[in-house]
Amino acid sequence: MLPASDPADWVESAARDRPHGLFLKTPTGRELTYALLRDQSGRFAAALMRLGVVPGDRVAVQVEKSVEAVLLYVACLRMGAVFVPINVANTPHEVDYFLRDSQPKVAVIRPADRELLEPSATHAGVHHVETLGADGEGSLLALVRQADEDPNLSRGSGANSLAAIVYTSGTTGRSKGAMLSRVNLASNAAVLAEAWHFTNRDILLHALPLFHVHGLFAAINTVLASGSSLLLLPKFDAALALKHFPQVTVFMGVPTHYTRLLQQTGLNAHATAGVRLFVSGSAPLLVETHREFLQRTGHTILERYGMTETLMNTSNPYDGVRKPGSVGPPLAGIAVRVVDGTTGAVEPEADVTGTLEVAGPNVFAGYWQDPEKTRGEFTADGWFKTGDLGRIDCDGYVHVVGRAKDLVISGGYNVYPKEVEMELNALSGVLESAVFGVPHPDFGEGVTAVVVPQPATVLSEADIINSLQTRLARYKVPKRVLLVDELPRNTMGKVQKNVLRSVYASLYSGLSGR
Ligand code: MLC
Ligand code: AMP
Repeated sequence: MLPASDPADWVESAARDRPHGLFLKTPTGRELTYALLRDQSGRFAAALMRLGVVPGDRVAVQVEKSVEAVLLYVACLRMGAVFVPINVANTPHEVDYFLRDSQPKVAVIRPADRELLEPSATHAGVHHVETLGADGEGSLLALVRQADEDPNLSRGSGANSLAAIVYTSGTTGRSKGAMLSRVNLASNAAVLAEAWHFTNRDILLHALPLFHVHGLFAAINTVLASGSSLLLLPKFDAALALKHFPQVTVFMGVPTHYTRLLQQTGLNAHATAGVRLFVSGSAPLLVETHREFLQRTGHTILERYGMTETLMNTSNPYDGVRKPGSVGPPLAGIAVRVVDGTTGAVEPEADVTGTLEVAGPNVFAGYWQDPEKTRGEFTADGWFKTGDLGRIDCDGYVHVVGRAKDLVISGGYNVYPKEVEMELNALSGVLESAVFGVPHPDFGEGVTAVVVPQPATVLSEADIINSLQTRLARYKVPKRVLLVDELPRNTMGKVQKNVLRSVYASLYSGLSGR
C-alpha cells in the first residue's frame, strides 16, 4: 500500500520528483504542472497568511468551480488551515448558519454575493471576506499576485489536526460540521490510489462539485496522492463528458451522471476505449444502469460506498468480480459490520440485514462543537453508526439495501426531510407536512412533499415552492408539493412515510430521464 503521507507531502514530493508532470488541465487549454501547483498554491497560502490565517483557522469557501478554487483548497491543506466548503446552491439563509457555526477567519465567496453575505459574515465574526469568481476575478487574486510563492508553511499540529469541516444535514434538521483530520484524508487517498491502481500516467475526468467529499477528497486527493492528473470540467454535462473521454483514463460520477451518459447516442465502446476505470458512488447505482453501461461500452462500473463522515468505506475490486447491486468489500484497513438495529448486537452470520457500522482511520473526528451528537453516533466500542441498512454476503461484499435514517438522496445530494418539513411548517397557512423520496428517472429519488393546509386556507403548490426557494438550496426544494386533507399515521400517531412512498411511487414515472 502507498504510505499515507501527510497531504502537504503530496504536493511537495510530486513537485520535487516530477516538476514537469501534469497536475491539472482544463478544456480551455490551461495547464498546471506539479511545480506550478506548488508555487501557485504557495502564493494562495501566503495570501491567507497575510490575512492572519494560522493552522487550525477555518477558511469558509462558497465559490464556483475553477482552477483557483482547487488552488485555494490545496493551499489550505498545505498550511494547516481548515477548509470549509459550502455548496454553491446554498441560500444566504443557509450560509449565515454555516458562518456562525464554523466561525471562519476568512470567507471566500462569489463576487456577486459580497453585498448579500457581508452582513452575515460580520455578524459571525469573520475577519476578512474575499471574493473569487469562476474566471479567477475578485479580491483574493489581487492578494495572491502580491504574495510570495515559497512561504514558510506550517501544516498544523500533527496527523490528527483538522483538515476540513464538511457540513452535512441530519435527521434533526440542523446541519452539522463533520470534522475530518489530515490522517482521515491521507489514509483514504492512499487506500483509494492503491485499490483503483492510480499511477502518474492517469488522467481523471473531474466533473463533480468541489464542495463534497466525492469531488474533493475521493477525486482530487487520490490524484494528488498518486501524482496523476485532472481534466477539470466546470460541471457535469453528459455531452461534454463524452467528448472528453478520449483524453482521460478514469471517470468518477454519481448514478445520475451514468443515467445521463446512457442517453447520449454516442456512448459506446469506441467513445470510452481509452478509459480504464468508471467509478460510481454517493447514491445507489441501479442494477439496470450497471448492465446497460456494460452492454453499451464494455466497461463494468466499479461501485463504491462512502459518507461525509467516513470518506470511502468499501469498493468493488479493481481485479476480481464487480457485483452489480453491491458496493464491494471494505477497503484495506477499514472494517464494516452489520448490527441488529434494535439491540445493537453484531450479526455474526452472512447475509443478515441490519445497520452498517464502520471503524478505521477514515472515520471522522466528530461533529464540530457538538460532542453530544458525536457521542450519539458512535457505539461504546468506537464504531461509527452509518444509519444505512445493509448486509454482507458470504464473499464479504457489502450490499447497501436501504436507510435507517430518514434521508432522500437526489442526484447524489443528501436531503434530510426534517429540514424541509421545518421550513414548510413555518410557512403561513401550513398545518403540517411530510417530506419523502420516490423514484425519479433523472435524480434517482425525487424530493416530494405532502402538505395539510390550515382549516379554511387555500394554498397553492407553486406558491409553496416559490417560498421555499428563498430559504433552501434548490435541490432540497420538493419537485412536487401535494395538498392533502391529512397525513397517514399509525396507531402511535407517527407519520407513515412508507405509505406515502408507496402511494406516490409512480409520481415521476411519466418523466423522461431529463
Ligand atoms: C440540480 N438540481 C437538482 C439537483 N442538481 N435537483 C435535485 N437534485 C439534484 N441533485 C436542480 C437545480 O436546482 C435546478 O433546478 C435544476 O436542477 C438544474 O440545475 P443544474 O445546476 O443545471 O443541474 P445539473 O447541472 O443538471 O445538476 C445535476 C447533477 C448535480 C446531478 C449534475 O446535482 C451533481 O453534480 N450532483 C453530484 C452531487 C455530488 O457530488 N454528491 C456527492 C456527495 S458526497 P431549478 O428549480 O432551478 O430549475 C457523498 C459521499 C459519497 O455522497 O459516497 O460520495
Ligand atoms: P453524504 O452524507 O452526502 O456523505 O452521503 C452519504 C450517504 O450516501 C451514505 O450514508 C449512503 O446512504 C449513501 N451512499 C453513498 N454511496 C452509496 C452507494 N454506492 N450506494 C448506496 N448508497 C450510497
